Amino acid sequence: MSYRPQTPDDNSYMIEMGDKYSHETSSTGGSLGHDDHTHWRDSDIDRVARSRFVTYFNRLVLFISILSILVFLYESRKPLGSLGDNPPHRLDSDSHQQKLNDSIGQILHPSDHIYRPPTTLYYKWRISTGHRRPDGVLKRVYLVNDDVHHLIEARSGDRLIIHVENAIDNGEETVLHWHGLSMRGGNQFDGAVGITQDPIHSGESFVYNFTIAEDEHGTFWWHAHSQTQRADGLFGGLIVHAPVFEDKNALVDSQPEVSEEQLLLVGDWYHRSASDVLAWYMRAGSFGNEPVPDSLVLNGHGAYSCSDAVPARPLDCEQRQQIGLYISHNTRLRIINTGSLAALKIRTPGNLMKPLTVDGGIEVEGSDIRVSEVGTLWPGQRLDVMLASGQGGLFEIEMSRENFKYVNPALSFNHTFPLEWSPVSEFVATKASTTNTLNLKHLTPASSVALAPKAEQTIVLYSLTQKLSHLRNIPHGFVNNTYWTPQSPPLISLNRTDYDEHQLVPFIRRNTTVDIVLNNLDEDSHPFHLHGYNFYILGTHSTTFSWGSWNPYETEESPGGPLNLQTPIKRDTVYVPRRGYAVLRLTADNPGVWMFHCHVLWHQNSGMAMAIEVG
Ligand SMILES: [Cu+2]
Repeated sequence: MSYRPQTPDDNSYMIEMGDKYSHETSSTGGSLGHDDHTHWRDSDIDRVARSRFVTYFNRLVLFISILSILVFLYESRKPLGSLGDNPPHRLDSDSHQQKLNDSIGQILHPSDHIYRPPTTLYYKWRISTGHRRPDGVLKRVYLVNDDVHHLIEARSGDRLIIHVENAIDNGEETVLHWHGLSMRGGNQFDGAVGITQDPIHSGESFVYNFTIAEDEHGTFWWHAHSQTQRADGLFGGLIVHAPVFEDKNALVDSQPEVSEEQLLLVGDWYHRSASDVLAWYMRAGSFGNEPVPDSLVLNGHGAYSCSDAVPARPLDCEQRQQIGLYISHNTRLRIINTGSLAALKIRTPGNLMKPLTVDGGIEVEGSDIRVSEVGTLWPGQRLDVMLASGQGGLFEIEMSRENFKYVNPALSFNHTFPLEWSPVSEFVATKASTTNTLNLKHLTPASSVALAPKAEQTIVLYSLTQKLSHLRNIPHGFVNNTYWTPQSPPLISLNRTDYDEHQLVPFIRRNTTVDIVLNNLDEDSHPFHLHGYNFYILGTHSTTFSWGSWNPYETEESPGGPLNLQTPIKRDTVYVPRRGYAVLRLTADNPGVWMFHCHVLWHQNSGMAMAIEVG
C-alpha cells in the first residue's frame, strides 16, 4: 500500500508552516528597524547597534510567539478522543502499519473472524500459469486469479464453497486438497486424485463444498494433489481461527497474549519445472537419489545468489534483496513447510520462540520453553510459535541435509531474512540464549491423556523405495509391496473388489481404535500425512544396526521401548525416521476413503501412497 495519511508531525507539514511564518517574521521585523545609512557618527553607530539589538530582540520575541502559535495549532489538530496520545505514538502506528505491509510475513486478520458467527465463504478461483521470479530466477508457476499463494482465512464452523476453474494452458489436470482438515461428511471434496475424485480436466470446473468442524481450528493449507503442481507454487494458507464468539452474551479472549499473526509459507524450491524434476528422478540413471532443491522461498519470495548457478544449468536470474520480517512483540508466527523434500530448521538468534501448536491447532506444552532454534519441520508439517524479545537481528531458515544424497553446488543451505522489531515493546524476554534448541520430536501435548494399552485393530505397514528390474530400475515408492498410481474412476465410487493392483486400502470398522505401525526400511526418512484425521504418535524409533522395524504380531515388545500412552502428541503429518518406525493411534470416527502418503513429493509421485477405508 502506498497510501499513507498525512499527520501533523510529518516533516512536510512542518516545513510548509515554517516557511509561511518565517516570511511574515521578516516583513514585520523590517518595519520595526530604523536603519539609516546616510550619516555615520560614533553615536550613530551606537544607536544603530542598539537599534539592531532591539530589532533582533523583537524578532526573537516574535519567533517565540510564533512557535507558541505553531504548537497551539499543532495541538488543536489532534483528533477528539485521543487524550493522552502523543504525536510520536501516532507516527509509530502509521509506520508500524507500513512496515507490517512490507513484511515478508503474510499478515493475518483474526479479528475479522473470531467475533462473528459461522458463515459461508464463497471463492471463485481460476487456476492458470504465468512466469514469475520468486527468488530472482524466472520460472513458470501456478496462479490463482493471476496471483500466487491465495490465502483463505476462516473460523471454526464456517462452510467453504470454492469454485475452481482449470484454466491451465497446456491441457494439464489439477485437483486441490485441504491439508489437515477433517473434512467430516465431505470425503468427496478431499481432493485426493484417484481416491476421492477424478482430476479436473483443462477447461473444466469443480466446486469444493465442505464445512469446517465446530471444534477445528489451526494452521492448515491447501495444495494441488495431482502431478507435481504443488512444487511449482500451487498452494496457499488455510487459516482457521478459533472463535471467541462462543456465547452471544460473552466475549471470551482465548488468546490474550497474542497481538498479531503472520503466516510463513516456506519451503524448498527448484528452478526447473517440477515435472522435469520428477522425470529426472524417475529414471534408472538417478539411482534413487532424490533431486536436491536449488533454493528456498518464503511466501513466494527469495534471494537466490545468481553467481551460485552452475554452468550445466544456466538460469535467467536477477539478483534480489531478501525481504525482511517485521515483528511486533507477541506475534504469532504460523509456519508451514510447503516444500517437496527438505526439512527445515528455524532460528532467531538473540530472540526467543515459544511453541504454541503443531499441525492443525494441536496445543503443545510450551509454557517453560523459550528457544532460539526449532527443528525440524518436515514437508506438510506446521508449527505456530510466539516470538518474544526485541533484540533485532535475523530470522534464519536452514535446510536439513537429511535426505540429501548428493551435493547440489547451486544450493545454499542457509537463508537469512532481516528481522526488525516494532520499536515499542515492553515485553522483553530475559532468558535469551542463542544455543537453546527445541527438537519438535520431543514436544508433549498441553494436556495428557490415558490411552488403552492396545487398540482394537493393528495395521502393520512397510514403506520402502526400490529400483526393481521389472520396473526398468526406475525408483518407485512402495508400501507393503504396492506402489500407488491414481485409479479412475476414483476409489470412493467403486466397490473394494474393483480396486486395481496399485491400491493398498485396509478396511477399518467405524468407531474402532486402530494402531498403525508404519515401518520405514529406507536409509532416508519419510514424513507421512494421513487425510481426514489427527493421530496420536505413540512412539518412533530409528537404528543403525538393523532394519529397525517392528511387527507386533511377531514380537510384542517394541524395539524402541514402551509406547507413550500418557503424553503422545497428535499430528496429521508424522516424521518416520530411517530404519525405524512410527506407531500411530487413531479412533476411526470419520467415515470415508482417506489417503495416507509420504509428503516428499518425489516419493508420493513415484508410488509411496495408500489409503485407509473407514466404513
Ligand atoms: Cu518419503
